[in-house]
Amino acid sequence: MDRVITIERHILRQQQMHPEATGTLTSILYDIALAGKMIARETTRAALEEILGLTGRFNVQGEEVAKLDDYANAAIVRLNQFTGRLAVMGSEEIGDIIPIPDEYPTGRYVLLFDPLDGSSNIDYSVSIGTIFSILRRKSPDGTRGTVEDCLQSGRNIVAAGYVLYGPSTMMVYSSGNGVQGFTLDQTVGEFLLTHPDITIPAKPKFYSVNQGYERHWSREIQEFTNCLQAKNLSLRYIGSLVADFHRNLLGGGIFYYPADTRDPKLPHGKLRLLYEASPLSFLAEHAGGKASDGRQPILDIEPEKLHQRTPLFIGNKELVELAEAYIRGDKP
Ligand code: AFP
Repeated sequence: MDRVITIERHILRQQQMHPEATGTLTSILYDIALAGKMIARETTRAALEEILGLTGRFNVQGEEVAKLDDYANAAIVRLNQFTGRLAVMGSEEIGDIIPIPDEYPTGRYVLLFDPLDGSSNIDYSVSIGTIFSILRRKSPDGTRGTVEDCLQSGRNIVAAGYVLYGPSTMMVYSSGNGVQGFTLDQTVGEFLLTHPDITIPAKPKFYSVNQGYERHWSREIQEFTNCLQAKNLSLRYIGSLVADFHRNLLGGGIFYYPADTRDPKLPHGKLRLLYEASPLSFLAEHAGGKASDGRQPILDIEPEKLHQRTPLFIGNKELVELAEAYIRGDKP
C-alpha cells in the first residue's frame, strides 16, 4: 500500500460519501476507536501491574467479572454518555439499559457493546476483544432512550465492528460499505488501514467449535462436524469469539456455538444475540459470508430480551448453509 490511511481519515471519507451525513456517526466511531486504544493500553499493562484477577462480583450472566471488564465498560460509557449523540446504551456487562444521565442531552443513535469479550482468557494472555454495534433510535428525538431502542433486529444496524487485543491491536468495522481492518501503530497511537475491503476467502481452512461439548450436541450437529472433518478442515478454537471470528474472516472457515443440553437454563447456547452475534453477523454478511442460528439469518431475529442467547453459525456462506441443511434434516 503506497498511502497511509488513518482510521479517522477513512471514517471521514465514508462520511463524505453521504452528503446528508451530519458527522454524528463518524464521531461515535472515533470515540470507539479511542476507547479501543485505552482498553488496549490497559490489557497490556494489566499483567505488569498485577491487577489481573477477579473482583469477586458476578455479572448478570452469573459469570465472575474481571477487573478489566469493569475498566472497559466504564471507558466506553464515560466516552459516550455526555456527547449528545446517543439516546441510550446497552452493555453485555449490565443487566438493564444504560440511560444517558439527565444532565446530558440525548442524540439519535443507540450503542450496544460487549466491552471485553473472552474475558475468562485474560489471565492467560490470550486474545480478547470489544464488540459494538450502532443503530438509530426508535423513540422520539429529544427524549430519553428506551429498551425498545436496543431491542432491534440486526437488519437495523448502521455500523458494527470489533477491536481485537492480540499480538497487535486491530479495529475491524463496517458502516455498510465493505469491511475494513486497521492495525494500531503503538508508536504513533493511530489505527492505520492494513486490511482494506476484507472478504472471507471462498476456500475455507478452519472450523471452530468447542468440541469438548460434543456429547451434549444434537445428532445433526455431530454429523455436521463429521462432515467438516471429512473436508480436511483444521480445527482452531481460542474461546474468544472476536479472535476466532477474526481468524476465520481472514483465513476462511466457520465458527459455531450450537445449542446444547449442558444447562437447561441455556437452551439456545451461550452467545448473546445483541452484544455478540448480531454485530459479527453484520460484518460477516458485508464480507461475503453468512450468519445463522441454524434456521434463519441472525440479522432477521427480532430480539425480545437484552441478554437473549442464540445458537450461532458464522463464516463461509457454503459452510453455514451446510449447517442449516444438516439442521433441517436434508444433509447433502
Ligand atoms: P467469556 O467472556 O466468559 O470468556 O466468554 C467468551 C464467550 O462469550 C465467547 O467469546 C467465546 O466464543 C465463548 O464464550 C467461549 O465459550 P466456551 O468456553 O463455552 O467455549
